[in-house]
Amino acid sequence: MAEPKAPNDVPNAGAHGGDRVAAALQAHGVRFLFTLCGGHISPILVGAKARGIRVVDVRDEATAVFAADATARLAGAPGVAAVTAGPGVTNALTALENARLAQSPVVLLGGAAPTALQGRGALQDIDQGPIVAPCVKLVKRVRRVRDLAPAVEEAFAVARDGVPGPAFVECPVDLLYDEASIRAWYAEASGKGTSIPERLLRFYLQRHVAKLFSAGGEARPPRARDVAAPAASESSLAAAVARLARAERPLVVIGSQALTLAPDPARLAAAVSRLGAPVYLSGMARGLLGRDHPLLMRHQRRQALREADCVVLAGAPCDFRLDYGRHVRRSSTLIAANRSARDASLNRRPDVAAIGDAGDFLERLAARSGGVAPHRDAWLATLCARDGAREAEIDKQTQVRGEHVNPIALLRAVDRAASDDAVFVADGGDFVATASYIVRPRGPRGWLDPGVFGTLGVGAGFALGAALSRPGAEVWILFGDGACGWSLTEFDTFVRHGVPVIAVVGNDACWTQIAREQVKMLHDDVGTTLGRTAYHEVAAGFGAEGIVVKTDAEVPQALERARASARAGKPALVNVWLDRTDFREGSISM
Ligand SMILES: Cc1ncc(C[n+]2csc(CCOP(=O)(O)OP(=O)(O)O)c2C)c(N)n1
Repeated sequence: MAEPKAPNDVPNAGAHGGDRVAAALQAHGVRFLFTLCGGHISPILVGAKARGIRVVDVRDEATAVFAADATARLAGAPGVAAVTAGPGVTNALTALENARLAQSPVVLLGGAAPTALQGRGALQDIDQGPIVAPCVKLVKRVRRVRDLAPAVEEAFAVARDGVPGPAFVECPVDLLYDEASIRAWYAEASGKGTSIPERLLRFYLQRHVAKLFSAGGEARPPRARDVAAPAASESSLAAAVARLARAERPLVVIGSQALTLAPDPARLAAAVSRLGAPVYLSGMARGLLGRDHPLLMRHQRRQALREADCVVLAGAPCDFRLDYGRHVRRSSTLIAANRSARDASLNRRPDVAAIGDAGDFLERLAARSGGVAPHRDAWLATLCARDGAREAEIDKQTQVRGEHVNPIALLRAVDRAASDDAVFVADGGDFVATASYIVRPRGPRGWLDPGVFGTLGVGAGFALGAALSRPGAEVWILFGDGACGWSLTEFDTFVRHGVPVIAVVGNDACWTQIAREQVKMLHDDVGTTLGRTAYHEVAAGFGAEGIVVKTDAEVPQALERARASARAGKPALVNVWLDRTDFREGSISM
């Protein structure tokens, strides 16, 4: 990948607003700009390319934002997407809201109609601010060329600040081209008529353009603002240290927030090890402790939470994933560390609320705590034994033979096959929920899932962002067959951009997670059935390696073929015909 260019090497530096936006991105160390083109944003794309930022064009604006989101989660710094005015912006909304709920810092640059034509029936002109506002922390509507770079700076700072999340910068097209072109364009639009209204219009537009470009040359070079991570108070830390020291059955649950902006995940992992308490990892935190850490528990979390006498929730709110807090015993001490005061107290008031960065809190807690306490050995042994027993049960389930492929055996095979640097992207229902118990993330930031919004369709965008952020690493997408439908077109993107992801589609010809409960409770599968569709042929049509697997025996070879293809730079899709499993029987998410 080309290194970002020094400003002096940039042709037309500062000549148009698009370059000012690009210069601001460059000042923030941005390496990738995800986009789907449109006339409203062309100068941004051209400016970014001229400055050595890799412009990655995709086939749906949501993918662009998902990819930016993934780069943010993997790099711990805002990811950036640019979309065109109107439908470009509205297409991005689901991904934007997904990033907001996942607390992922994303900067979205949106095109807009020319300032003088807004509200007058211009192409793709809608009032974007109120539509985007609920999904972002900041809407910045730029009205002068000189404000473009400061708006981008503010967006980056706001995206990182406090509870991270997306920020939106609206860049009207007449701010993005060079002054001479815009003056000529407005002059032509105002005509040559001599009537009083025509002369007035000309006068008005000349003044309007003068405002757009006012004091245009005086802007200082863009620079990234410092944003300090919020730190929990000393008193909350001291209270947590004291409570944890007294605990006999402590438990730590670490959620995504502890990792999103973590400056040094390895240091965080070492701190968590020093705490000496059993740990469950969820969301983006999965992989923090590697595959086989002695404190890492993977199964029977609900039971462990009910038995623990002190629970530390680090960046993990009491939402549906913790049964709204009911999983934690009333009598146990609850310590909640969270950047969001609201999330720290969601559904359940903690005994200690440590409002600040959850990862930073864990590091400070470990530094102040006494470390491994022998009186907890029995507690740890109980949880380990239970974990081991569940693993043995899962092993047994891999032996079940049916007509096609056993999903549990397939996921075990994926776990065995994937490299040590693999990043897993999860996009689907039952198949990927099952995978989350079987496939072991290799290290910190080695697992990407949509988060609390539960959005199907994240797969291709997340994988694109992951593959570009971690060149050389294996990137696996675990797809439900329903979910893969959103992403298939992006195999074109993978092929064009040389992004060799490995997709495994769990093809059970059904939207199973929905069908499971719908059929049981309403006795009708309407809307939930799919076919054994040839997704591998679709991928092959885009130039990827397409592989179909219909029996257990074919699995190992197919996975190796997919890996070899990826190593040779060609993306692969393995379409696996699954048998049914009752692994997730009874689980329902609401
Ligand atoms: C954008 C979006 N639309 C619909 C849903 C509802 N939904 C949740 S799980 C699921 C089924 C997923 O099916 P599939 O991807 O085939 O995985 P499976 O459950 O069959 O393993 C659906 C439709 C959703 N979460 N997101």
